Amino acid sequence: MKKLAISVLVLASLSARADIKGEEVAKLTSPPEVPPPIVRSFNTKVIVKLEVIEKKMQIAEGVNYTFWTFGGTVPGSFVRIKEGDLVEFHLRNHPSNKMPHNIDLHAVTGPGGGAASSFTSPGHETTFSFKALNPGLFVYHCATAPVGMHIGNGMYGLILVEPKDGLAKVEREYYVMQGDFYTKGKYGEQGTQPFSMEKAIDEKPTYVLFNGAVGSLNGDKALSAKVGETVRLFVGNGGPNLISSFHIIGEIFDKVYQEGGASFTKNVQTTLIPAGGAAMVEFKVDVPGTYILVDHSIFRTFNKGSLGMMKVTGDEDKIVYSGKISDQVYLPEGGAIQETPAAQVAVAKTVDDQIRMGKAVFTQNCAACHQPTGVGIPGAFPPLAGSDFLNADKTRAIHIVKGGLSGEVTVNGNKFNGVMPALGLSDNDVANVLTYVYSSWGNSKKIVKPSESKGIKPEPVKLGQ
Ligand code: HEC
Ligand SMILES: [Cu+2]
Repeated sequence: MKKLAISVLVLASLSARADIKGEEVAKLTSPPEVPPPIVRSFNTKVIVKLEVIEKKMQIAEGVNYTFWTFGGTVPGSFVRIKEGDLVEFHLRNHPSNKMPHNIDLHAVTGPGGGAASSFTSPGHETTFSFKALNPGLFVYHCATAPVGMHIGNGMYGLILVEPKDGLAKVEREYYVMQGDFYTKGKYGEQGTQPFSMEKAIDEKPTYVLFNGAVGSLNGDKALSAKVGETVRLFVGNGGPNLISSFHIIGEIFDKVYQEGGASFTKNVQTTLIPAGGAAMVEFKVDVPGTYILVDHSIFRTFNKGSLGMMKVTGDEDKIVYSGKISDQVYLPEGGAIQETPAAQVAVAKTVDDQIRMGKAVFTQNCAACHQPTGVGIPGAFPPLAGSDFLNADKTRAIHIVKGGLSGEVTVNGNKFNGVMPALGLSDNDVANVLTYVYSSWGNSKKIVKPSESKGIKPEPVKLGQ
């Protein structure tokens, strides 16, 4: 009787393996890169070797944080396998680490998603295996107590289990993962910042980030694509606490595989990504420009860091998007218009008028990035308040506001490498907003006249090129 039971077991395990041919070591990638699509038509044994590394990295300009990572990055290395593959998972905990760690992969069917079998002390390596039964995009994370702290320190990543027939071909694939971070000091407070358990428990993050740092997808590090290409983003949310309202300013997702599952919804503006969840979003880019990745819980974007960029190059299509066609004075009939001719309303007579009108232009056009008090956001938007760069050269400032700015710029000793778009302002608005900015926050009180703006072509200023 006993003998029969054993041989049934052996048979079962043999038949489970009969469909597995050979073996390979998984190619892992760091964000925002994704391993190439799987081309083999059969299932194999995939050996995944993932190393936990505890290390200090920059979370924002001038701010360091000791992250706990899977593979040395936040989020951790991207793993790509195929439905039906047998995964032999090796978790290594670097000897210089201080904590034990493990891994719970949401792609695993089995208790703890692998957590209990992968508990690993510093200087050890553990192994377990699982069969990828369900296709989809799955989060993995550390599940060692205190779990929230391990996740809050950056211990999460994505594993893609491609369906049997693979995913549709696209031109670009990227890996973006949101996470919330809790530091003792305030947003942007300089130096090395320790983890705050209190803020984490209260769910009051100091930072909400894509790929583990303010500006991780800005400037040179922005994602890129060309007009006409289809882009697929693998978007995860590590949490530990917040739900993401993921949106790209200026794009509509043609398809969203909600919650990383197998079916999709078409024509989506914003998709919810739960903590410990993921989504695949796909879109064709039709017109060039800089598209902004945000958590549409928008204070997080402009005040806590969840702002990424995708730069799309290629030919304009004025039918799909015209750009600003005109800007004319709008005065509804009746009311004040009879007594006040349009010219007087639109054009400032005095410097005080310029400052008053410029403030309105600033609030509508500049404050979102440079902040209402002109202090900017470390690592993303330079300050205008007390900016040595601004105060040094009025003509250059007019150029920037008319045509935008890119390339590396140093403001008060801090480097920025982002893109300021052209805003399409009229010469009056350019003159007024700069006069306002120069008159505020300890700046050099220069006055800019509309005629000075008129003489300057609206072409982007490119630094350091
Ligand atoms: C979408 C965000 C955004 C908006 C809106 C924006 N800027 Fe900028 N601005 C930037 C970025 C990013 C840089 C740095 C670009 C770089 O790194 O090359 C910058 C740089 C500048 C600079 C030069 C650096 C400095 O700090 O002195 C000035 C001046 C400036 N902006 C003024 C303005 C004014 C005035 C407005 C509104 C009319 C405005 N910006 C609107 C993002 C923005
Ligand atoms: Cu851990």
